[in-house]
Amino acid sequence: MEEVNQSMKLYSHPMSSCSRRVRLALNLKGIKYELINITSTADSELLKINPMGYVPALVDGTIAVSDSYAILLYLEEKYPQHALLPQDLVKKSINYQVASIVSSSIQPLQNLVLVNYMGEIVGPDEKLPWAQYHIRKGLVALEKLLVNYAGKYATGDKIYLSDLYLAPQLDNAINRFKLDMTEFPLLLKLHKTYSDTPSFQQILAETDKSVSAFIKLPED
Ligand SMILES: N[C@@H](CCC(=O)N[C@@H](CS)C(=O)NCC(=O)O)C(=O)O
Repeated sequence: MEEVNQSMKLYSHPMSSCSRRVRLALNLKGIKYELINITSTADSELLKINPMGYVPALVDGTIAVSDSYAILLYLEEKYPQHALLPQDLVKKSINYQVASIVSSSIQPLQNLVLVNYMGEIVGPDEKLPWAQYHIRKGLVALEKLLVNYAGKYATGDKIYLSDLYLAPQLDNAINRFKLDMTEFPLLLKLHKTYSDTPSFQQILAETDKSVSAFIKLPED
């Protein structure tokens, strides 16, 4: 059943993988919301909700929640339709692990603010190798972790939390950071599945040239 919530607002950015996780969950759960695209982490409206100035941040009526993980847990409890976690404890723990690897060991190390800072202190040509190094390290672990669990999606034939984290991260790896994916056949297969999944397609296809141009690629 489609949930219509006129008072739900998501502060987001089209290229933000953290925002995309939440947008994918809202789509899956059939929750309507107002999308507010933020162009600066100094946006005063965003800072009132999230003093970090990062997206995503969610306002649901009188409740404000920031950070994709907190938002996803909140949504899961309040809107249980299309559960984001499987019942099976082992598969559930794999979902937690994937979410944790992406959100704490990959994304923060390739976040715009850090990559640009590395460019300033070490040199602009170091931005891309830095991001690729950390993304690759995480993907090596994820490819091994999922080999015994993947079906059509990361932990079986249904979309769960791990897919919400993986789909935007793989898109970043492939389309933004141009990582060579030859050593990740399983993750490449999942990326293809996500690109073919209607509820994922539009969100993954959005691009913002001003953001993708922030790194100097070798062929530039
Ligand atoms: N742990 C936070 C991380 C939030 C975060 O890093 N957001 C990024 C976009 S994915 C951001 O706002 N970056 C702005 C910048 O780097 O300047 C979450 O999962 O929401």
